[in-house]
Amino acid sequence: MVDRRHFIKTSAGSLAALGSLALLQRSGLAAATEGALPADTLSGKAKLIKHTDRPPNYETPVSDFDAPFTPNDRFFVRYHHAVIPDIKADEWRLRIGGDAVNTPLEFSLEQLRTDFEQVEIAALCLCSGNRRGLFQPPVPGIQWGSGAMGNARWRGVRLKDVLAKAGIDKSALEVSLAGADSGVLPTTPDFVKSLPLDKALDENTLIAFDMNGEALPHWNGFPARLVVPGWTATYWIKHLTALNVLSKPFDGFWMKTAYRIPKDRFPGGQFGSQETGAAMPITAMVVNSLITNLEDGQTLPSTQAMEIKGVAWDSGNGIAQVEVSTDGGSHWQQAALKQDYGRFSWRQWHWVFEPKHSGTYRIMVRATSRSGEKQALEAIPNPSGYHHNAVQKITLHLAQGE
Ligand SMILES: Nc1nc2c(c(=O)[nH]1)N[C@H]1C(S)=C(S)[C@@H](COP(=O)(O)O)O[C@H]1N2
Ligand SMILES: [Mo]
Repeated sequence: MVDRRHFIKTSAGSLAALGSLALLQRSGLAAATEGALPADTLSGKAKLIKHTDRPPNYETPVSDFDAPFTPNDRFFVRYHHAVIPDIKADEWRLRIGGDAVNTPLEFSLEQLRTDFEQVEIAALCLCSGNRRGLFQPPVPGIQWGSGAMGNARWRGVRLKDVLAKAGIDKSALEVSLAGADSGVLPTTPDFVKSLPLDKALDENTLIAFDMNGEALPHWNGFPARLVVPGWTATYWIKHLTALNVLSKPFDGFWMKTAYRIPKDRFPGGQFGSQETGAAMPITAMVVNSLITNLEDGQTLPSTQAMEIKGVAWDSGNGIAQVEVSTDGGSHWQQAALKQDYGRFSWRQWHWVFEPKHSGTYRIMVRATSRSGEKQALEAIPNPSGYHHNAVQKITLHLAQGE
């Protein structure tokens, strides 16, 4: 196995070396993420839009969403912690434990790949804070545009099959999930999440090793990550190392304090054991859509017919319709939906715009799910800026011409 090293390109080699030495001492793991100065590219990735490089937070340019599946080297990267170990596949183990498991077990990658049924699912991975930067008034946190998401084919094993080998006690309530990355300071709470038992046992919840037919890229969770179709990506733990079946609500920082939304303000996913008076964890995605081939404020040289296209998605009911308006929302026309890759995949759509005259057009798009959930004109305010799904509005200038 090649000893791959992953690093953020930096001009300050010696600084980076010093930094990573400290990280190595703390983590006891091979080559951690290096780099102390801003960098534009991550090793193995095409050019993405950088928000922070330590920890690495990079989004995908919207123009890269033109394909049904987002290429691995263009897939966004989101981390809470800067110490990201470079895991060797043959040394990696997944530990199953917790007070509500019958037999604690440990699996190698080889065992997971050979002893369980391998399944593949197309699913959208969407950061809870995607489009946070669009909230008015602004909300603190990474100011994501529309590119903190990606659609991929995920291949691996069902979490429920792996848990069944260990045996689940009747008292089981939640399954906690931990990844191998950690904070630079020992006091930083590790990124550990939990799922309610029914979601953990859902047949679509996977431990995935492959993404779009290849091993997971380092930055997207090599060698194994959780895939929770329909729920926002905060639960899609990368570099998964430990699963604990618990009889009590998991009370880590990333469940009790972070990633919470006001109760009853959004549709979808319950999480009873983590709900308090007014708040609950973010769970299911909300219905949403995006234009991928035009930019706000763009000028086109003529009034020729043009295709407007993009993607639409929801929490897994599937998309029923996508409508486009070119007059600021007075009239709406049905876009055509392209191939259906399954209810957890985004759905590509397109519509032909035949402008009657030059001038300024207000283009809008809105999706409706098969459960009847429809995008509204405004996003629902919430303190952490999650679930931004306002109808997208862009201005297009069409010049006189051929
Ligand atoms: N180990 C680990 N897994 C993680 C995170 C993390 O910080 N560490 N972030 C989560 C969040 S909030 C998101 S949006 C997705 C991003 O997945 P990606 O980096 O593969 O695009 O990973 C999730 N899994
Ligand atoms: Mo996220």
